[in-house]
Formats: sequence, C-alpha cells, structure tokens
Amino acid sequence: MENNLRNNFITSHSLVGHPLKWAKKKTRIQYYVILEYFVNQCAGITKYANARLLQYHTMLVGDETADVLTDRDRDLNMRSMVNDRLRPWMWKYRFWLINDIALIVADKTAVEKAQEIMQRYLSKRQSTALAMLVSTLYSDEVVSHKLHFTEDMIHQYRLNRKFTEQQELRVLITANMSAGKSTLINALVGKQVARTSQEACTANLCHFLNKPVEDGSIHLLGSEINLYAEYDDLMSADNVDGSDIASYFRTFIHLEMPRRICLIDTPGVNSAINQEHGKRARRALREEHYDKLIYVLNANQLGTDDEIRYLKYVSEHVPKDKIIFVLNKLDNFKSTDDSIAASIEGVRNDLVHLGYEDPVVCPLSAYFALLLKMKMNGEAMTEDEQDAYDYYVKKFSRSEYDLSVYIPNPNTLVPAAEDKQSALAVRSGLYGLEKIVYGGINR
Ligand SMILES: Nc1nc2c(ncn2[C@@H]2O[C@H](COP(=O)(O)OP(=O)(O)OP(=O)(O)O)[C@@H](O)[C@H]2O)c(=O)[nH]1
Ligand SMILES: [Mg+2]
Repeated sequence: MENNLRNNFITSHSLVGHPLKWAKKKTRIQYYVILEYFVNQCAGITKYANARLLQYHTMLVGDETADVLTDRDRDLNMRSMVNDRLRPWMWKYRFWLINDIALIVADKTAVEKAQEIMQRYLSKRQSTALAMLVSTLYSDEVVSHKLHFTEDMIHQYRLNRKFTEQQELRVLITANMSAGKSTLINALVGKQVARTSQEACTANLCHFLNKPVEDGSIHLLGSEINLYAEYDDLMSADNVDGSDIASYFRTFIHLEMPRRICLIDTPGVNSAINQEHGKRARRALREEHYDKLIYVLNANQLGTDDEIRYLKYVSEHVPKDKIIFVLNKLDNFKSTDDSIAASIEGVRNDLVHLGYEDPVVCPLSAYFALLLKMKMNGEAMTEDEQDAYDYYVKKFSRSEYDLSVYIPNPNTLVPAAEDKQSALAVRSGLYGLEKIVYGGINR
C-alpha cells in the first residue's frame, strides 16, 4: 500500500457532531458538491477519497441527487459556500470546508491548494484568517479562541496527524495450525475481525492496523476499499493475499497515547492439506518487517514433532530477543490433572534446549480475553459465547487460574480499575501480554 493511502486508511473519522448535519437540505447538497469538487481538484480522484466522500454523501445528500456542476454553476456555488456577500453569517462554512478537506485528504500540499483556490474569493483579511486555520491544523499549539467554533474538527485532524506520524510497531504472529493465532488477534483488537475455526483456517497474510480512536467503523482493503466493513466482509478478507483491516484496538492496558500498531496474521505453518500455507507462513517470517514476533503454542498439544521442527526453524531465522512465546488455551486445563506451572517449565526447558537463554513465555487464554473485551464493550454474544463466558468467569475467579502470576515481572501488573472484570483481564494473561508487547515491559 502506498504511503499516503496507508496513512489515510488508518484514520478515525466521525461525522456524528458535524456542523452541517442540521443545515437545510439545499445547503447540505451545495456543501457536498463543493467539498467533492475540492477533494477531486486537490488530491485527485482516488479510491480512498471516493470511499470517504461516500460517508459525506450519505450524511449530506442522502437519497437526493446532487447535480454535476457546469463551470458557471460551480462558480456560483463556490461563492455561496466560500464567501457569500449577501449571507455574511455563512463565513464559517469555508473553515468547515477546509477542515473536511484536511480530514479526507490529510496531505498538507492538497490542503494548501484548496486554501489557494478559496483565497480567490476572499479579501486579504479573510484570507489571513483562513491561513490561521491551516497553520493550526499542522501545529500543536493551543487553538485560538477565534477558531473555537471548529475546535472538534481541528482536534480530530490533529489526532490523526499525530497518530500517523508515529513509527508503526509491527508484530507478526506465527504458529502451527489452530494454535489460536487469529483468536489472539481478535483478543488484542477486542473484536471479531479475523476468521477463526477448528479446521485449517487462515489462508493468507492479513494486516490488522490500529486507529487512533473508536469511530465505530472498520476499514477493509482487499481488491477494493470498504470503510464500513461488516462481519461477513471481514470473514472472507483472507481470501485475498495481504488484505489490510483497520479498526480501533480496545486494549486492556491504558496507553497515554494511542499507538500505531500493525498485527500480522499468518496461516498455520504445518497444514498438511495445503502446503502453500506453510510456505506463505515461512516466507512471512523471513521477509516481512516486524519488531516483535509472537509465537503461539497450543498448551493442549505440546511437544509434537511439528512444534519442535518449527521452533527450530524460528530459532534459526529470527533474532531471539524479538520473540515472545505465548502458551495459549490454558483455560482447558483441569486443576486436578494438569499443572500450569509444570507446562510452562516444560516449554521453557524445550526452548533453552533450542538455544534460548531466557525466553519470555506468557500463559494465556486468548478466547476468554476476547469474550471479556466483548462483554466489557457491550457487544452482543451468541448463546454459546455467553455460556463459555459464564463458565470462564467462574473458572478464572479461582486463584489457581490466575495466569498473571506466571508472567515475567508479575508485580508490574496493576490494572487501571479495581472491578471484577479488570481483575479477570489480568488473570486471563492478556493484560500482561499487552504490557509486554505495547508497554515496553520486557522481562
Ligand atoms: N479453549 C480455547 N480455545 C481457543 C483459544 N484460542 C483459540 N481457540 C480455539 O481454537 C481454534 C483455532 O483457533 P484459531 O484462532 O482459528 O487458530 P489459528 O492459529 O488462527 O488457526 P489457523 O489459521 O488455521 O492456523 C478455534 O476453534 C478457537 O476457538 C483459547 O484460548 N481457548
Ligand atoms: Mg488463523
């Protein structure tokens, strides 16, 4: 994905409080037509801009038709939106337009081009005021009281800008089949964005990207761009190689600033039916750029030949300090038969054998963590999910299922809130894993 599109693709964009929402129909349509004109003129006609404009079209035009403008109409429309001498109280419109253009195209040169076109209709004093808005968008200074009427839009733009300026933290997730890679991604995102199944499931690489704030929409870029991806669209996303999905990540841990993150889901490496999967997974391991690698082990199936073979392969191809091991599905353990502590010790010993001096091993129930985030965010659950949730809540309330005690450095794990769900977030193991992956706590 080219850089500009990549930056646009991960922005949050809410029109909930948009000032034109309550304007008269005629004004709304006029505004939309001019906005579309500016975006196309200044940024060119791109798939992304079209997808974004659709969001505005829905709000401003709805079922009405917005005419394509002749040159003369456009000039008249432009005057009435940018500087209508007969309706001077509409002076705010040009500021909102600049804000919307910036939110859609992001690129500073394009915004300046829009500013330049508008200035042809403005007096010197009016131009100076508009220039102040443009420089405010690209600075972090306190917003002048003269711009308070459009402060929400300025903040929305600045948040996106600062977010996209960050360096991306890239995390690749790898494992054998059905270890729970995709479930772990869903748990980290806090939504069902990746397809999971008991059978060989993920076929292609898929990138999951964080957005700066929750605006209620999930973006999908496969062969087309869809800014309102629904569950079914997401579930078929990995049919295409290298799809991107952007969604706000609901983290258990509190982050001072939203972080720019990319999680890379890969197919199971030992698929016997489809050998292509394994090749793709190994190629990703060698060729993708990533800062950290999460290797997921299925705690119910430890020590298999496939596992040892792949662990060896990973140890030969990935710098050891990049790797975080996750021991998943510990919710299946029964306290009388299985010992969590012994399993972790066994895994550590195997790893030491393979040359890892002091491996980071995080015990986890990815599935419980996902259910917990869904519950905490008021998402609807199927009957099966609700049953599983109730069962796990009961199980993890017992101290022997507190997985956080096995996390490296457990005393750093202090949840933000003291309620029961926050305590369970820590016990599920995901809180500690988030600290290690995002929060800079290493071992
Ligand atoms: N009990 C339990 N089941 C889990 C957990 N994580 C994943 N599962 C289940 O394990 C199965 C496989 O999970 P996936 O997330 O699809 O595994 P994957 O590693 O992405 O699989 P492939 O893409 O096929 O390689 C699904 O039925 C999940 O519901 C967990 O923490 N606990
Ligand atoms: Mg998968």
